[in-house]
Amino acid sequence: MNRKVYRARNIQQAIANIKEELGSDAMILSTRKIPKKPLDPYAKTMFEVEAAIPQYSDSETKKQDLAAHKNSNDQYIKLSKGEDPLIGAIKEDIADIKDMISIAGFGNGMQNMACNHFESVGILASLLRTGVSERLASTIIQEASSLMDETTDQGSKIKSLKKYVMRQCLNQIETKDFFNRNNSSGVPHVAAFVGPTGVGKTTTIAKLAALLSFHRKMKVGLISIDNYRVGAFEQLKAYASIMGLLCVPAFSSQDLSCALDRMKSMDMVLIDTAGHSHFDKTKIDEILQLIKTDFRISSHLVLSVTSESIIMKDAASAFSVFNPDTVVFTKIDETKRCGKILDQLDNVKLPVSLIANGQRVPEDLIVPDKRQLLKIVLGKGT
Ligand SMILES: Nc1nc2c(ncn2[C@@H]2O[C@H](COP(=O)(O)OP(=O)(O)O)[C@@H](O)[C@H]2O)c(=O)[nH]1
Ligand SMILES: [Mg+2]
Repeated sequence: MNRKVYRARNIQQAIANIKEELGSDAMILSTRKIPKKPLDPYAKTMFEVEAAIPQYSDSETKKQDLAAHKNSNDQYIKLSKGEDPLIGAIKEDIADIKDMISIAGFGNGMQNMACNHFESVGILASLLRTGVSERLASTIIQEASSLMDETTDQGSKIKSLKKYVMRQCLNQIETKDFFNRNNSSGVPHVAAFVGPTGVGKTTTIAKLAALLSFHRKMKVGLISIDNYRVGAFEQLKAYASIMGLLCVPAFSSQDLSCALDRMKSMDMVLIDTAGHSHFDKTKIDEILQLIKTDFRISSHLVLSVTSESIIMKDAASAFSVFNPDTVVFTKIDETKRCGKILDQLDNVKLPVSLIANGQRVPEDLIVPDKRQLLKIVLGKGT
């Protein structure tokens, strides 16, 4: 196996040179960042990549070649029990290269960031893969880098950076178990769910009503002010009937005040609103007039993570007239890119009260704490 070392200003360039010279069969044996010479003001950080083309005439030669590697003194041939160290090292390099390639797919800002903070490559790539935006990922990495512990060892640097990235992500997250309240003041807590059409407001209300009445033993009433969609009230009523809960429609402020009067002995009243396009300001205003005439009503913004980030942001902006108390994210089961939740939280600056992770009523509802939400955001399950 003929080895050759390539130097370049960044890893992508080195890999491009290797491909050009050795072809795409070349194997990457190691990558290294060469720090600037501290006394040379013109010095630039360089990257060194060692590559080779395996030259096997037959499988016997291949075996011999690998065996020769095992006996040599290079950095991969530290013989230990378990996985062949050569395979382990190659796997690590492949992971690094995959990270570099995935970063190369993003804008120049990301590539510069990866070159300036070489220890951040893997972490940056994972953040981008979860769906966190380039802007937020680079802010998080920069802030975490500035807090990092002093160390020159690459392994410790990565560990330290990971710790601070987690801390920065955690700082972006606020959660609130908003619906965990009893009727201590003698009046029910009234909560309205607002958001675009089809995000899962009615389904989430049904799940929450079950959680509150069956697990938290609260008295729950439901009101639907959705008079736009055919069958909207019937949908909520059907869930309410199964759970044995009172559910009434209200299409005017008089209806609403009558309905609230009927429910004054409840602990919690959940209001289902009509979903409207966030471009339809008139219809959004109609709901606003109806529910915000009564200032006891809290509101909760519902967003589906299956929507594009920009759509979620526009919706959050249109529904901000309700001055929501919390945000609810739905349909996390339908995407692997829950990192975009972090961007939305950075935008709305609201605590997350609920997460919906499926269509099953009442099972697919999570009342997350901060760490649980961080796991969801980073795609590490619940
Ligand atoms: N996969 C998935 N589907 C959901 C979730 N929540 C709601 N849905 C589905 O989304 C569709 C619209 O839900 P609905 O509650 O009527 O939305 P609304 O218009 O906001 O009231 C229905 O088919 C629901 O079953 C969820 O968390 N995951
Ligand atoms: Mg609905």
